Parts: sequence; structure tokens; C-alpha cells
Amino acid sequence: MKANDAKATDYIPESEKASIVAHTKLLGGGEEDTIEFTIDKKGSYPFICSFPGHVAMMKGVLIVE
Ligand SMILES: [Cu+2]
Repeated sequence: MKANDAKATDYIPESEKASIVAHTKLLGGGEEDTIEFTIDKKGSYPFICSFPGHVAMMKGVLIVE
């Protein structure tokens, strides 16, 4: 919900940055991006598309074992 109001920061809410491991740039249809990041703690890491309305379908979980 906070992402809906974060258009100025490409729908990445500043108030949540401490809990965001990584993010891509804002992408349009057919565009792509590549990012690299390291997770050194086992666990389940939810990921979402933070563009308004997309989270209902565009989400998943990254499992680090
Ligand atoms: Cu999306």
C-alpha cells in the first residue's frame, strides 16, 4: 500500500528501504533489468512488483537454503 503513493521514487517507498534487499529499476512492458545481490542469511524472502495494482498477480518468494 505504501508503494502506491511512492511514484516519485519509482514505487519504492523510502520508509521501507531498510527492509528491501534489492530492487530493479521501474520497468515497462517488455523491458528487462538485471540486478545482483547477496543474501547471507537463510530464509524466505517475499518479492513483489510494487507498481500500483500489480501485487495481486506479480509476487513470489525467494527461498535461501
Ligand atoms: Cu508489475
